[in-house]
Amino acid sequence: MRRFPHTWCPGCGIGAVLKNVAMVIKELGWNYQNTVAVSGIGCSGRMSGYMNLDAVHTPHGRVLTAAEAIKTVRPDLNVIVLSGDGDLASIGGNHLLHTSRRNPDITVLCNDNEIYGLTGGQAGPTTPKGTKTLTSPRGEPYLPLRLGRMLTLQPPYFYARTTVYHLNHFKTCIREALLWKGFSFVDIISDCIELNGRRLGFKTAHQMFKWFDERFHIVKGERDHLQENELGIAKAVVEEAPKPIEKVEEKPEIPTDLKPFTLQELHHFDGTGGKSIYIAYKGKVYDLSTSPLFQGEKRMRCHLAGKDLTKDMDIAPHGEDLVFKFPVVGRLK
Ligand SMILES: Cc1ncc(C[n+]2csc(CCOP(=O)(O)OP(=O)(O)O)c2C)c(N)n1
Ligand code: SF4
Repeated sequence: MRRFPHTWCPGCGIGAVLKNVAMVIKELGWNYQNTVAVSGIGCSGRMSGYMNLDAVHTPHGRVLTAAEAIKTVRPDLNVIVLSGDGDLASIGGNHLLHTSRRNPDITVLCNDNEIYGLTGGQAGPTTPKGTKTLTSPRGEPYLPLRLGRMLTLQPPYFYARTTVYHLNHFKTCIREALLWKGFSFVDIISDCIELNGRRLGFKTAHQMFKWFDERFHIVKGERDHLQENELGIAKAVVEEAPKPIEKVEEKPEIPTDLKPFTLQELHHFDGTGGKSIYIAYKGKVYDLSTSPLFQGEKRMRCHLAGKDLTKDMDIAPHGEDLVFKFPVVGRLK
C-alpha cells in the first residue's frame, strides 16, 4: 500500500489478481520472511513490486529461470511467480516447457489477458484466433497456444484455469496451487480493458467480466484435463515406480585347502619365459597354460595373464566360459 497509487488502468484485472493473491498468502500465514515474489516484464509483471515480500523483477521472459534458481538455493522459501501470458508463454515459452518438466516446487500465477498490454495491445501467444489487435487489425490469423493442453501433457502437473470474475473459485485455485508440492500453474483469465477490451467493443471492465462468464463455466471435482471453456483444476501425480530388487552378489564357495596366492605371486605366472599362465576369477586361480586363446602369449585380446580378471570377465561376452574347463590351482588370498 505504501507504493500506491499503482500504475494500472482503472478496471484492469491485475488489481483483482493482486488483491486476492495477497489475501490468500495472508490466510496461509506466509509473509516476507518465508515468501519471495518473482516477476517478469509487462503490466502484470509489476505485481511483485506492490507486495510486502522480497521481490525480484527479472528481464522479459526469464522469470522462471530466476524463480527456479531461488528455489534451488533456498528450498525453505515459498516461491511465487506473478507474471503475464506474454512474458511466460511467448518470450519465456521455452522456459515454461522445461521448468514445468523439471517440476520445481514453485507456483506460477499467470495474469492471462490474452494480449501484450504494456506495449500497446499487440497479439500475443494466447490471443484467440480472429481477435482484432494492434498488430492484427483484420483479426488474429493464428490459433492460440493452449496453455492448459501444454501443461497437462505429462504428469506430474497442476494446471488451474480461473478468471478475475469468478473470485471464490479464483481464491480456491490460488490456495490449492500454493499448497501443491511441485510446479503449479494458475491461468487467470483477466481483462486489459484499455488496450484489448475497448478494441473488442467493450465499454467497461464489467462488460468484459460478463463476457468471461459467458465463455467459461466452473467444473467441480478431480479432473486430469480441462476443456477450453472449463474453469477448474487439472492435476496428476506420478506413481512411484517400484524399485528393482537389488541383485545379491553370490559369494562362490572356495575350498580352503587350495593353495593361497597373493596378487603379487599371481603376477609371476604371466606366460613369459615359459612360465605358466594363471589368472584369477572370483577368488579362484586357474591355470590357462593350455588355453588355445592365449597361444603362448601373455595377453588374450584385452585379458592379461597373471591378473585377477573377475571384473573384466563379468562384462566380457564370453565371461566365465574362458575359465570353467581349466584346472583350478589355487585361491586368491
Ligand atoms: C527482450 C524484450 N523484448 C520485448 C520487450 C517489450 N515488452 C515489454 S512487456 C511485453 C509484453 C508483455 O505482455 P504480458 O506478459 O502479457 O503482460 P501484460 O502487459 O499484458 O500484463 C513486451 C513484448 C521487452 N521489454 N524486452
Ligand atoms: S494496459 Fe491493459 S493490462 Fe496494462 S494496466 Fe492497462 S488495462 Fe491493465
